[in-house]
Amino acid sequence: MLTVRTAGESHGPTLIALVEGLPAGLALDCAAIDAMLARRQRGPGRSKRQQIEVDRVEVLSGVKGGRTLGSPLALAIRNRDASMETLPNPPAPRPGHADLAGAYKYTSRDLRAVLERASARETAARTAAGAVAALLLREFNIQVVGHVLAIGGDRAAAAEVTLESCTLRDSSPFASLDPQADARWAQAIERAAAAGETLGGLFEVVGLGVPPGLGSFAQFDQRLDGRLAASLMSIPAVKGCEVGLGFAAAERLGSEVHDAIEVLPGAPWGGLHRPTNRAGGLEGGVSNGQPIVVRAAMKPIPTLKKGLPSVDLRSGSAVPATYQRSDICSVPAASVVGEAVVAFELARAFLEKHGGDTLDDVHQSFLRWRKRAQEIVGDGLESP
Ligand code: EPS
Repeated sequence: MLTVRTAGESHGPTLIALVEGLPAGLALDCAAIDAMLARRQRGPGRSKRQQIEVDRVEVLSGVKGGRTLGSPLALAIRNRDASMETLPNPPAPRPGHADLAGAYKYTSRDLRAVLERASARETAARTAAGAVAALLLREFNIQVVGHVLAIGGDRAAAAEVTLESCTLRDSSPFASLDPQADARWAQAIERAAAAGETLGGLFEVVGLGVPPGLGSFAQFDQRLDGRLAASLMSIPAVKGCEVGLGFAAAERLGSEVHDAIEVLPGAPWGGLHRPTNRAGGLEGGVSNGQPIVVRAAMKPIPTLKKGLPSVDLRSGSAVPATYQRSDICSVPAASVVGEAVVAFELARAFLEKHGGDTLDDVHQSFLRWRKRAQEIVGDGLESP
């Protein structure tokens, strides 16, 4: 099974991602991993930390001659700001952060010890792991595209996500598909900065070319929609997510929600066509051959310059929450992390169905299944 564990503190020496379960023979394109790490650092409204750090992957194990060995892959990202041992211990927990909940959990007032691991800096390691998963998916013409849909309640114009969208997205400072929204959002960030505020937003992740049959309805925790939702909800500051029509489906009639099935000779996966994709590519917890479409809502970062009402844990007096530095908005960064975690979960589901020790085994398994899938309409599958 494909798994990832991460380790490392926000201002410790190194962030680590330990990826297990990759087939041997995958070319590990470190430039592609670094490009995704760089995208995660971008975006107006990010804190000065991103000017200090230049996130680059170091491969510590699992690769020989540029290709995976099938053994555990250890990825490292060094922190330039590795000042954890000398940074002060904030006296007053930040509402909305893990500070107070973590203090209760460890029955300690050492909020520094809590926030160092709770920080969203951890997502750099998960982004590196997701970039590796994206390399595996690319072998099978599967592409995962994350983009920003809204900031501070102001939505971008609706846009269809295709492979070509990445060029437009990568030219946008906000990782969006709407240059006009970018201009408005830049002003919103300036206003928020002047007011000592922070801004949240929405992002979408689309999986293109995902074959049908990934995930399972056979057991609740194998459902791919649930697994994708768990991945998205594990991103710091994400408070909600939806698949396809999502919450809007609850307000429509059944005939306005489900996607008709039509025969269209030449259509992928056996000549069946779905004229709409309201299901977001998932039916019964299994991919159905349509693009996977998931969205997540990110709350505003809880570290505010103006300091939310809090309490000094030692004296018990009311004080503003401790402020050192923070992002005003990191929705563009979260969209990259979303892309990474979705890529990882799709790669995991792909290898569950088509796995093998070597990349060649995986290709063989996929080709065998694809040949059978082409026979889904007609009497092909019934023949001996
Ligand atoms: C982050 C690095 C952090 C924060 C941010 C994410 O840098 P520092 O704490 O040194 O200023 O900018 O962390 C949070 C948003 C958070 O809530 O902890 C990064 O590299 O993504």
